[in-house]
Amino acid sequence: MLRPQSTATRDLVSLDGVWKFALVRDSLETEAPWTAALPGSLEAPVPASYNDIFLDPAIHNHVGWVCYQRRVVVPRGWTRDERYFLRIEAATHKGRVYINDTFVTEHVGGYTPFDAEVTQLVRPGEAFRLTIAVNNELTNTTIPPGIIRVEAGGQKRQQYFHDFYNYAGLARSVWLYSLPTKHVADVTVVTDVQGATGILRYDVQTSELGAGETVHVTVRDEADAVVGEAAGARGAVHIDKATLWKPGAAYLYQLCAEVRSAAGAMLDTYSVATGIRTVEVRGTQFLINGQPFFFTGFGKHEDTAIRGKGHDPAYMVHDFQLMDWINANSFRTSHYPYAEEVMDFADRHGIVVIDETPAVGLNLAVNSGFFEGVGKDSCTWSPEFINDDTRAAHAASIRELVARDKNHACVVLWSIANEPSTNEPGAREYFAPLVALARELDPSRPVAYINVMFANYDDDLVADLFDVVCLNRYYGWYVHTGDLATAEAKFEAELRGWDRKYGKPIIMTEYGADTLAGLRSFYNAPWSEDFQVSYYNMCHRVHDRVPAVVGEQVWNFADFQTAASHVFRVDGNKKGIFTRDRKPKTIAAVLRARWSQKLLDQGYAGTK
Ligand code: GCB
Repeated sequence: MLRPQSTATRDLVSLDGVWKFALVRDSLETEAPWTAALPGSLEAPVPASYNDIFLDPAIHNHVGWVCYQRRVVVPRGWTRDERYFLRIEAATHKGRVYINDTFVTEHVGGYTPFDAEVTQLVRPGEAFRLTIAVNNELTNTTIPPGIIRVEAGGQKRQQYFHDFYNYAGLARSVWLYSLPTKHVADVTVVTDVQGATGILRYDVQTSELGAGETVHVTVRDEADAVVGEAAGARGAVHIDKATLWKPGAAYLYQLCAEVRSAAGAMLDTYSVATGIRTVEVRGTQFLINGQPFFFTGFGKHEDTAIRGKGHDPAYMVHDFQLMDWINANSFRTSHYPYAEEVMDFADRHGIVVIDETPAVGLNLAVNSGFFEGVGKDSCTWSPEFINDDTRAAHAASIRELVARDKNHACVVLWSIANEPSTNEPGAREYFAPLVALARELDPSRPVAYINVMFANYDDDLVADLFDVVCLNRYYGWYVHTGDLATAEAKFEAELRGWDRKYGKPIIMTEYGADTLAGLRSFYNAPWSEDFQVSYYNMCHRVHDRVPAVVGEQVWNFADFQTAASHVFRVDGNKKGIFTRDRKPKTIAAVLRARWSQKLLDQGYAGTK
């Protein structure tokens, strides 16, 4: 799915700003709030989650629909032989779009974009009323899943199985854009390297073309010089002495796809930033451009005060500055696809990304204790909980993630789920078709799932289906709490077990300890900054003794908000290396020194 772009043939109008806002207290259908100006005087920023904007607990805790509304004027210069669309980059978790009194489209899935075609409903130079209804409900057939309880007073209460706050609303940008009738509909670029030659294999999908109308592809380097051209909707461009996209040394070519008329006139043009690089798993190595790669960095979240999951370019740039400072070369988009600006930034700055679907919390074993009996006696993979409908939603989330992010050089690994219950019967039947789907959609990248500590190498039922072993482990924190000597021995024994059984690269995708910034302890008490340092030193001794470990992404980049029902969290999860407002804890300097060496070992220039 191509992100809207302003080009010689396409216009793009940002609809970000402050919109009218209202809760839907009863039923969206009966209230039909899109048919008139929204009631009340509330206004909400777009992009932002709405939950922490207002002081009213009824909004903060609302379960159900809300509406955003604004007036939009279609640029008067737009012509009638174009098509017009709205692009909603994220409506968490379900969105419905209305133009004046007319329903246009619905989309399910809170972290991937969708379009609403409005060509027949609006006119150049005229205004229309745009209403976007957004629903935050999670059920056993959504990704991520949840359970809604209705209390005695009729009040809905949302429970969910993941450890981050269920922020909702329009957390990313909304656009109005125009598209020529004859247009580039999709572009897929897969790169390869042969000797000094970079190869861009491309596939351009178009709207239906007439006789003599053709597709033409031009590749430009960073100096804007044309370095390759090709005719036809499918083909390959070879670039001699190509500059590769490398971790820490990004280089992007622009592949420009054009639709041309029979007379050679440009009917549409669209550019895709393309980094030439290869990714391969060989034995216990993870290779980028044929070189062994060691991941340093983070599991992150899109989470900041007030905005919730709202995309904010200031935080984005600052977070990348912090990653640069600490010598992180990678992160995982735990636990959902991030804003496309983040992926573009990672492409431009050579940061490697493990790209994850929103499939988190498919595990009753982890969560049954927290939720008043939910799941105590049930199986995760069952008609009552994660069933065929959930899997269909999960498949859709994989399709949408790959469709959106397939051309990003930064993405080197797909993660199709975080901590599913992979030692329960039914896990293999559930996952085998999803892995096959991911491979079919993108044969060029390895596929992983992120393993939870309850599913060990001797009872996990799915690890052989995947290319890499990604482990979340909390030895010394959730188990053997504070006892780092026992933790060290058990952790090492487990890693060696995975290595023995699977012989695949192991990436530590989570390990960490909650740490209250400023809390110090002579006795290495859990929650202190001192303990966090000792804990990480312990883990790193183990990583360094197990050669199959090819990556360490600590949990988490920054402290982040969680559900109030999680009574073991005080104002959120505190496993951040940075606080929620991005101040370093003591551990930050320790990681920085360690990862400096890791990067030097991989031939990075100029580590901090
Ligand atoms: C995990 C989850 C992550 C949690 C983390 C924790 O294993 O993947 O979402 O936040 O543990 O801190 O408990």
